[in-house]
Amino acid sequence: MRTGAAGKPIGRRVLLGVLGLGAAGVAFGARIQSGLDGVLAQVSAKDPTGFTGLLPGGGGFRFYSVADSVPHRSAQDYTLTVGGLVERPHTYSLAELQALPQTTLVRDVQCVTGWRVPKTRFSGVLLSELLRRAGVRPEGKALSFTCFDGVYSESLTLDEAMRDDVLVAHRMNDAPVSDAHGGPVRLYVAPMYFYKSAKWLSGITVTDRVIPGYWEHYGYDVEAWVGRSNGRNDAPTS
Ligand SMILES: Nc1nc2c(c(=O)[nH]1)N[C@H]1C(S)=C(S)[C@@H](COP(=O)(O)O)O[C@H]1N2
Ligand SMILES: [Mo]
Repeated sequence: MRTGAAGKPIGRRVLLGVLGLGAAGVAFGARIQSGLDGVLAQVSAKDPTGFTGLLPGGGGFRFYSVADSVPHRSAQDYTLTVGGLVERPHTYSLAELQALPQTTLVRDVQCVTGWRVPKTRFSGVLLSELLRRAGVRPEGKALSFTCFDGVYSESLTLDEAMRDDVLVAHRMNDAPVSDAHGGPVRLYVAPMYFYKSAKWLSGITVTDRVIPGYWEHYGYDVEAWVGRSNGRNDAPTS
Protein backbone atom coordinates (compact mmCIF):
# COMPACT_ATOMS: atom_id res chain seq x y z
CA MET A 1 0.00 0.00 0.00
CA ARG A 2 1.07 3.52 -0.72
CA THR A 3 0.78 6.06 2.05
CA GLY A 4 1.74 9.68 2.43
CA ALA A 5 3.36 11.64 5.23
CA ALA A 6 0.18 11.65 7.28
CA GLY A 7 -0.40 7.96 6.61
CA LYS A 8 -3.06 8.79 4.03
CA PRO A 9 -3.02 6.92 0.73
CA ILE A 10 -1.58 8.88 -2.18
CA GLY A 11 -2.64 8.09 -5.72
CA ARG A 12 0.07 7.29 -8.20
CA ARG A 13 -0.80 10.23 -10.42
CA VAL A 14 -0.56 12.66 -7.53
CA LEU A 15 2.71 11.06 -6.55
CA LEU A 16 4.20 11.43 -10.01
CA GLY A 17 3.08 15.05 -10.08
CA VAL A 18 4.64 15.79 -6.72
CA LEU A 19 7.94 14.25 -7.67
CA GLY A 20 8.02 15.42 -11.26
CA LEU A 21 9.16 11.90 -12.02
CA GLY A 22 9.59 10.30 -15.36
CA ALA A 23 11.61 10.40 -18.53
CA ALA A 24 12.31 14.13 -18.36
CA GLY A 25 14.44 13.91 -15.24
CA VAL A 26 16.28 10.85 -16.39
CA ALA A 27 16.98 12.29 -19.83
CA PHE A 28 18.20 15.52 -18.27
CA GLY A 29 20.59 13.62 -16.06
CA ALA A 30 21.88 11.48 -18.89
CA ARG A 31 23.69 14.47 -20.32
CA ILE A 32 25.77 14.76 -17.18
CA GLN A 33 28.44 12.12 -17.20
CA SER A 34 31.68 13.99 -16.82
CA GLY A 35 32.60 12.21 -13.60
CA LEU A 36 32.06 13.04 -10.00
CA ASP A 37 33.18 16.66 -10.34
CA GLY A 38 30.52 17.07 -12.95
CA VAL A 39 28.02 15.41 -10.65
CA LEU A 40 28.89 17.80 -7.85
CA ALA A 41 28.65 20.79 -10.14
CA GLN A 42 25.16 19.75 -11.05
CA VAL A 43 23.84 19.13 -7.56
CA SER A 44 21.89 22.36 -7.53
CA ALA A 45 20.22 21.33 -10.77
CA LYS A 46 19.10 17.92 -9.58
CA ASP A 47 15.56 16.81 -10.18
CA PRO A 48 13.19 16.25 -7.24
CA THR A 49 14.13 12.59 -6.90
CA GLY A 50 17.71 13.58 -6.06
CA PHE A 51 19.01 12.34 -9.39
CA THR A 52 21.94 14.33 -10.70
CA GLY A 53 23.81 12.23 -13.21
CA LEU A 54 25.53 9.02 -14.16
CA LEU A 55 28.34 7.89 -11.93
CA PRO A 56 31.84 7.46 -13.27
CA GLY A 57 33.11 3.91 -13.53
CA GLY A 58 30.40 2.75 -15.88
CA GLY A 59 27.67 0.21 -15.43
CA GLY A 60 25.00 2.85 -15.74
CA PHE A 61 24.77 3.67 -12.05
CA ARG A 62 23.12 6.95 -11.38
CA PHE A 63 23.97 9.23 -8.56
CA TYR A 64 21.12 9.98 -6.20
CA SER A 65 21.24 12.07 -3.10
CA VAL A 66 18.53 14.07 -1.47
CA ALA A 67 21.27 15.93 0.40
CA ASP A 68 23.06 18.86 -1.19
CA SER A 69 26.53 17.36 -1.35
CA VAL A 70 28.33 14.04 -1.27
CA PRO A 71 28.90 13.25 2.40
CA HIS A 72 32.32 11.89 3.29
CA ARG A 73 33.39 9.75 6.23
CA SER A 74 36.86 8.21 6.23
CA ALA A 75 37.36 4.52 6.95
CA GLN A 76 38.94 5.53 10.29
CA ASP A 77 36.15 7.88 11.34
CA TYR A 78 33.23 5.73 10.22
CA THR A 79 30.87 4.29 12.84
CA LEU A 80 27.62 2.33 12.66
CA THR A 81 25.40 2.28 15.74
CA VAL A 82 22.99 -0.62 16.29
CA GLY A 83 20.49 0.21 19.00
CA GLY A 84 16.86 0.61 19.94
CA LEU A 85 14.95 -2.45 21.14
CA VAL A 86 18.00 -4.70 21.50
CA GLU A 87 19.75 -6.37 24.43
CA ARG A 88 23.25 -5.31 23.41
CA PRO A 89 23.53 -1.98 21.60
CA HIS A 90 26.88 -1.52 19.92
CA THR A 91 28.73 1.01 17.82
CA TYR A 92 30.85 -0.69 15.15
CA SER A 93 33.94 0.67 13.49
CA LEU A 94 34.55 -0.29 9.87
CA ALA A 95 37.34 -2.63 10.98
CA GLU A 96 34.94 -4.39 13.34
CA LEU A 97 32.42 -4.86 10.54
CA GLN A 98 35.15 -6.23 8.31
CA ALA A 99 36.18 -8.72 11.00
CA LEU A 100 32.71 -10.30 11.12
CA PRO A 101 31.68 -13.14 8.76
CA GLN A 102 31.43 -11.73 5.24
CA THR A 103 28.83 -12.44 2.58
CA THR A 104 28.84 -11.58 -1.12
CA LEU A 105 25.70 -11.12 -3.20
CA VAL A 106 25.64 -10.74 -6.98
CA ARG A 107 22.24 -9.38 -7.97
CA ASP A 108 20.68 -6.81 -10.24
CA VAL A 109 20.29 -3.30 -8.94
CA GLN A 110 16.87 -1.96 -9.90
CA CYS A 111 15.82 1.64 -9.38
CA VAL A 112 12.15 2.46 -9.21
CA THR A 113 12.61 5.03 -12.00
CA GLY A 114 13.45 2.21 -14.39
CA TRP A 115 17.20 1.83 -14.68
CA ARG A 116 18.85 -1.45 -13.85
CA VAL A 117 22.45 -2.51 -13.38
CA PRO A 118 22.72 -6.28 -13.83
CA LYS A 119 24.92 -8.55 -11.73
CA THR A 120 26.26 -6.05 -9.25
CA ARG A 121 28.50 -7.49 -6.55
CA PHE A 122 28.08 -6.31 -2.97
CA SER A 123 30.04 -7.65 0.01
CA GLY A 124 29.72 -7.07 3.72
CA VAL A 125 27.94 -8.35 6.79
CA LEU A 126 24.46 -9.80 6.68
CA LEU A 127 22.08 -7.48 8.50
CA SER A 128 20.74 -10.59 10.25
CA GLU A 129 24.21 -11.18 11.71
CA LEU A 130 24.27 -7.71 13.29
CA LEU A 131 20.77 -8.27 14.66
CA ARG A 132 21.69 -11.67 16.03
CA ARG A 133 24.65 -10.10 17.84
CA ALA A 134 22.50 -7.26 19.17
CA GLY A 135 19.73 -9.56 20.41
CA VAL A 136 16.40 -8.15 19.25
CA ARG A 137 13.96 -7.82 22.15
CA PRO A 138 10.52 -9.47 21.79
CA GLU A 139 8.85 -6.09 21.22
CA GLY A 140 11.22 -5.29 18.32
CA LYS A 141 9.27 -5.64 15.07
CA ALA A 142 10.99 -3.36 12.54
CA LEU A 143 14.16 -1.43 11.74
CA SER A 144 14.81 2.19 11.07
CA PHE A 145 17.95 3.24 9.19
CA THR A 146 19.63 6.63 9.42
CA CYS A 147 22.35 8.13 7.28
CA PHE A 148 25.20 10.52 7.94
CA ASP A 149 23.94 12.81 5.19
CA GLY A 150 21.55 13.85 7.96
CA VAL A 151 18.51 13.60 5.71
CA TYR A 152 17.77 10.16 4.33
CA SER A 153 16.08 7.35 6.18
CA GLU A 154 14.71 3.91 5.42
CA SER A 155 12.85 1.07 7.09
CA LEU A 156 12.38 -2.69 6.96
CA THR A 157 10.25 -5.11 8.90
CA LEU A 158 12.21 -7.47 11.13
CA ASP A 159 11.30 -10.40 8.88
CA GLU A 160 12.67 -8.59 5.84
CA ALA A 161 15.81 -7.62 7.72
CA MET A 162 16.48 -11.26 8.62
CA ARG A 163 16.59 -12.36 4.95
CA ASP A 164 19.83 -13.73 3.56
CA ASP A 165 19.88 -11.18 0.73
CA VAL A 166 20.02 -8.04 2.88
CA LEU A 167 23.52 -6.76 3.46
CA VAL A 168 25.37 -4.05 5.32
CA ALA A 169 27.85 -3.58 2.51
CA HIS A 170 31.31 -2.05 2.51
CA ARG A 171 32.44 -3.38 -0.88
CA MET A 172 30.83 -2.99 -4.27
CA ASN A 173 32.14 -4.58 -7.45
CA ASP A 174 35.36 -5.60 -5.70
CA ALA A 175 36.29 -2.15 -4.40
CA PRO A 176 35.40 -0.24 -1.26
CA VAL A 177 31.99 1.44 -1.63
CA SER A 178 32.85 4.91 -2.95
CA ASP A 179 31.65 8.15 -1.38
CA ALA A 180 29.21 8.68 -4.23
CA HIS A 181 27.76 5.18 -3.86
CA GLY A 182 27.21 5.70 -0.14
CA GLY A 183 30.51 4.54 1.38
CA PRO A 184 32.17 3.55 3.53
CA VAL A 185 29.04 1.51 4.32
CA ARG A 186 25.60 1.34 2.74
CA LEU A 187 22.65 -0.95 3.02
CA TYR A 188 21.94 -3.34 0.13
CA VAL A 189 18.42 -4.77 0.07
CA ALA A 190 18.72 -6.99 -3.00
CA PRO A 191 15.05 -7.96 -3.52
CA MET A 192 13.75 -4.40 -3.26
CA TYR A 193 13.95 -1.25 -5.33
CA PHE A 194 17.23 0.54 -4.79
CA TYR A 195 15.74 3.36 -2.71
CA LYS A 196 15.59 0.89 0.18
CA SER A 197 19.40 0.62 0.01
CA ALA A 198 20.30 3.57 2.22
CA LYS A 199 23.67 5.10 1.43
CA TRP A 200 26.05 6.54 4.08
CA LEU A 201 24.52 4.26 6.69
CA SER A 202 25.11 5.49 10.24
CA GLY A 203 22.41 3.99 12.42
CA ILE A 204 20.20 0.92 12.71
CA THR A 205 17.46 1.25 15.30
CA VAL A 206 15.13 -1.60 16.19
CA THR A 207 11.61 -0.22 16.63
CA ASP A 208 8.22 -1.62 17.61
CA ARG A 209 6.68 -0.69 14.26
CA VAL A 210 7.67 0.34 10.74
CA ILE A 211 8.58 4.02 10.50
CA PRO A 212 8.37 4.87 6.78
CA GLY A 213 11.54 6.23 5.18
CA TYR A 214 12.31 9.33 3.18
CA TRP A 215 10.75 8.46 -0.19
CA GLU A 216 7.89 6.65 1.44
CA HIS A 217 6.70 9.98 2.83
CA TYR A 218 6.34 11.04 -0.81
CA GLY A 219 4.25 8.02 -1.68
CA TYR A 220 6.62 5.25 -2.68
CA ASP A 221 5.72 1.85 -1.30
CA VAL A 222 7.15 0.86 2.06
CA GLU A 223 7.15 -2.74 0.86
CA ALA A 224 9.33 -2.17 -2.16
CA TRP A 225 9.64 -5.65 -3.73
CA VAL A 226 11.01 -5.45 -7.25
CA GLY A 227 8.23 -6.31 -9.69
CA ARG A 228 5.51 -6.39 -7.03
CA SER A 229 5.28 -2.80 -5.80
CA ASN A 230 5.08 0.81 -6.89
CA GLY A 231 2.80 -0.17 -9.79
CA ARG A 232 5.78 -1.49 -11.75
CA ASN A 233 6.21 -4.80 -13.52
CA ASP A 234 10.00 -5.16 -13.63
CA ALA A 235 11.21 -8.74 -13.52
CA PRO A 236 12.37 -9.74 -10.04
CA THR A 237 16.12 -9.46 -9.46
CA SER A 238 16.74 -13.04 -8.45
N1 LIG B 1 21.38 8.39 1.97
C1 LIG B 1 20.76 8.19 0.77
N2 LIG B 1 20.61 6.92 0.35
C2 LIG B 1 19.98 6.67 -0.83
C3 LIG B 1 19.47 7.74 -1.62
C4 LIG B 1 19.66 9.07 -1.16
O1 LIG B 1 19.25 10.07 -1.79
N3 LIG B 1 20.32 9.26 0.05
N4 LIG B 1 18.82 7.48 -2.80
C5 LIG B 1 18.31 6.10 -3.00
C6 LIG B 1 17.96 5.86 -4.39
S1 LIG B 1 16.46 6.49 -4.93
C7 LIG B 1 18.75 5.11 -5.22
S2 LIG B 1 18.26 4.69 -6.78
C8 LIG B 1 20.07 4.63 -4.77
C9 LIG B 1 21.13 5.15 -5.73
O2 LIG B 1 22.37 4.62 -5.39
P1 LIG B 1 23.65 5.05 -6.25
O3 LIG B 1 23.79 6.54 -6.13
O4 LIG B 1 24.78 4.25 -5.66
O5 LIG B 1 23.38 4.64 -7.70
O6 LIG B 1 20.39 5.05 -3.45
C10 LIG B 1 19.32 5.05 -2.55
N5 LIG B 1 19.85 5.37 -1.24
MO1 LIG C 1 16.10 5.40 -6.95
